[in-house]
Amino acid sequence: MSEGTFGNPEIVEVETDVLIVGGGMAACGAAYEAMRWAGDDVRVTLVDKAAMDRSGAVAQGLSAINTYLGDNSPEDYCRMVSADLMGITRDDLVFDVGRHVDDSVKLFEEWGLPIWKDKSTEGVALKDGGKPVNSGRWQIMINGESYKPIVAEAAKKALGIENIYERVFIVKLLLDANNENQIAGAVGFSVREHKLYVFRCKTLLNVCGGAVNIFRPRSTGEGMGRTWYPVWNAGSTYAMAAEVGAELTMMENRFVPCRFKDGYGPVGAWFLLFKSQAMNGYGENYMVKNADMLKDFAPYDTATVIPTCLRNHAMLKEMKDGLGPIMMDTPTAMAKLSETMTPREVKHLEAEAWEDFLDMCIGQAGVWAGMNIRPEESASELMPTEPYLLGSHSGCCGIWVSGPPDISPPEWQWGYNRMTTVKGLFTAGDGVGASGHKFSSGSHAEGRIAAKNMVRYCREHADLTPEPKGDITAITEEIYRPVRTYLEHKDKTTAEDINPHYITPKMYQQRLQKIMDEYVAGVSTYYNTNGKLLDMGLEYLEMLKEDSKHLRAKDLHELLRAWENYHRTRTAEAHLRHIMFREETRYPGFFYRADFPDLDDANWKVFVNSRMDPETGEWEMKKVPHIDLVEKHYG
Ligand code: SFD
Ligand code: AMP
Repeated sequence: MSEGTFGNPEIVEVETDVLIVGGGMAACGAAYEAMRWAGDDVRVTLVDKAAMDRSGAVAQGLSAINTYLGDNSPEDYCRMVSADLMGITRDDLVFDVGRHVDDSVKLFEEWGLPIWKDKSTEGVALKDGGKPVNSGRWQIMINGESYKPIVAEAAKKALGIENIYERVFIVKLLLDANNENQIAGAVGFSVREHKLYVFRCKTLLNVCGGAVNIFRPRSTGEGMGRTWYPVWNAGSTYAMAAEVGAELTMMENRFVPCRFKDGYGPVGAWFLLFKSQAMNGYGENYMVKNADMLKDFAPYDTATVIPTCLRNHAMLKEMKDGLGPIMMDTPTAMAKLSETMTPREVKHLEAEAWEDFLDMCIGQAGVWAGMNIRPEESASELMPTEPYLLGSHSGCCGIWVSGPPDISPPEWQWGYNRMTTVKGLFTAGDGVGASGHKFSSGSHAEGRIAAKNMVRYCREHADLTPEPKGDITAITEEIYRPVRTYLEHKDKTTAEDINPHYITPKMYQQRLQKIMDEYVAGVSTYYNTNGKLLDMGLEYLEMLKEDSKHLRAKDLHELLRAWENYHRTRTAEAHLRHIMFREETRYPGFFYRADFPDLDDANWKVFVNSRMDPETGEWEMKKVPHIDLVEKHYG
C-alpha cells in the first residue's frame, strides 16, 4: 500500500466484530466490560478522535462524582431524575444505571482514583464499607485531576494497545448492503497522518459525547474557545446516528448551566458542599423571592430539589428585571464553615475552594487569579451559559434505545439493552436520550451495560458478514472534499481565507452559532424563540447545509474542524426541529417558546421522537406516550 500524502490519502481497512467509536467515559466502560465477556471469537476495537488518556468531557479532570447511590434506592434515583427533567424520562433506563453505577465507582477507586472519605471510615475503600464524603445526596467528592487517565488506563489495558486507533475522526457510520437497517461499519480519517480508515463491524457503539459550540458562546475575543462542556464534543453522536436513520428522542432538551462567569467554573460543590447561596445584585436570595413563580411548573411542586431549569428561570427573572449581577456569596459560606474550624482546617478549606476548579476547570482558577478574587473575601459573578446538548449531565437529549428486558415495557425493548432502532447500533452516556443525570460514573456504567449486550449480539449473529452499502471510494472522496476544494482554489485569491470558492471551518462555525443564537433561543434573546423565528432559522440552516459542501481544509486540522462543524449542523437541525414540534414551554430557564409560554401536561407529557430518512433526508416527528414505571409524587 502506498504512503499517503495530503490530497492523496492511503486507505486503511480494518475488520472487527465490536467497534467502539469514542474514547470517553462510556467508551472506557464499554472497552473494559466487552473484554470481560468476549473470548477469542469476538474481536473488539476502539477508535477515538483524540488520545484516550485525556479525551472527552473528563479530560481536565473532575472534583466530584455526581452519581453515586450509596444507601439510596434506584427508585428514588428515578424520582430525582424525572423531577429534575420536568417529568419526561425513561424510568427503565434510569433505574438500570442506578442499580449498576456504584460498581463502576468502586472500580475507579480500585484503579487509583482518590475518593474523599468520611472521618469515621478514613482509609477504608468503598467496596469494603468506606463512607464517601457526600456533597449532596447523589454526589461524592474526589481528588480527580487524573480521573480520565486512570479510567482510560484500565480500558486500554483490557483492550490491548493494538486494538486501539487514536486520533482517527469518524465522519460517517455505514449501513449494510444486504440487511436492511443493519449497521456494518464506519469511515473516518487520521488527524495526524494522511490516511482514511474504513472499519467493518457486526455491532458499533456510538459514544462520541454531547454537542458544544452549536450556539454562539458567551466567551468572546481573548476568551473565545472557553466553554463549560468541552469544545471537542461536536455532536458526532447525534449527527451520525441521525444519518443512518436511528430514532432520536427529546432533542428539544438542552442544558443551560449556571456557571461562574467567564471561567465557566461549575457551581455544584459551592452550592452543595460549601452551602453557598446565590443572590441578586441587591443581596436578595432570588430562589426564596421567586418561590411562588416556580409553583406553576409541575413537577416542581412536590420535588425535593428544585429542578435545574427552574433555578435558572428564577435567576433569569432577576437579570431581566435589571437586578443583576447574580453573585455567589462565597465569603459568607466560607465564614460560616470556618466558625467551627481550627486555623489549619480553615487553610485546608481555602485550598479546597481552589482545588475544586484546579481539578476540573482550570480556566476558572485562572480567572480568579487574574481578577484578584479570593473566594473567602470577594463574591463571584454567576451567569447562565450558552446552551449545550447532552444526555448524561443535567440534560436528556439523545437517541431512543431499547431498555433492560427485565423492567422495560414491550414498546421500550427490542432485544438488546441500549441498542438503537438501527440493528447492531448501540449507544451510551451522552448518546442515550430521556435519561439524564448519569454524569461520569453513570456514563461509564452505561457503556458497560451496552458492551455486554454487544458481545451477546455478536455471538447471536455469528454468521453476519458486514458489507458496507454504497461506493466506498465515493464516500472516502467525499470526506476528502474539503482538501480538494482548498487545493483546487487556493491560488485564486491573494488572501487565503477570503475566497469565493470556499468557506473556512471557523467562518462556517460562526455562521451556525449566529443562526442558532438569534433564532433558536440562544443567549442574545434570553433563550426565547417562537414558531416564526424557528421557520426562518430552519431556512438559514438549510442554506448553511448547502454551503457545507464548500468547506475548505488547508491541513488535517482544518479537515477535522470541517467535519466537526458538519456534525454540529446536523445536531442543530435536530434540536431546532424538536423545539418547533413541542408546542409548550417544558423547560423554562433552558428555553422559552414565547408563543406557547406554559407547560402543557395535557398535550405534551410525552416524548418527542424523530427520524431522518437516510435516503431522502426527510424528517418525521412524532409523540411517543410517556409511562411512569416508578410511582411519582405527582400527576
Ligand atoms: O462539575 C470521537 N461532568 C461531570 N460528571 C461528574 O460525574 N461529576 C462532575 O463534577 C461533572 N461536571 C463536569 C462534567 C463535564 C465537564 C466537561 C465539566 C464538569 C467541566 C460530566 C461527565 O464528564 C460526562 O457526563 C461524561 O464524560 C459523558 O461521557 P461520554 O462517554 O458520553 O462522553 P465523553 O466522555 O465526552 O467522550 C466522548 C468521546 O468521543 C470521542 N469522539 N471519536 C471518534 N470520532 C468522532 N467523530 C468523535 N467525536 C468525539 C472523544 O474524543 C471522546 O473520547 S460538573 O459540571 O457537574
Ligand atoms: P453542577 O456543578 O452545576 O454541574 O452540579 C453538580 C451536581 O450538583 C449536579 O448533580 C447538580 O444537579 C447538583 N446541583 C448543582 N447546584 C445545585 C443546587 N443549587 N441545588 C441542588 N443541587 C445542585
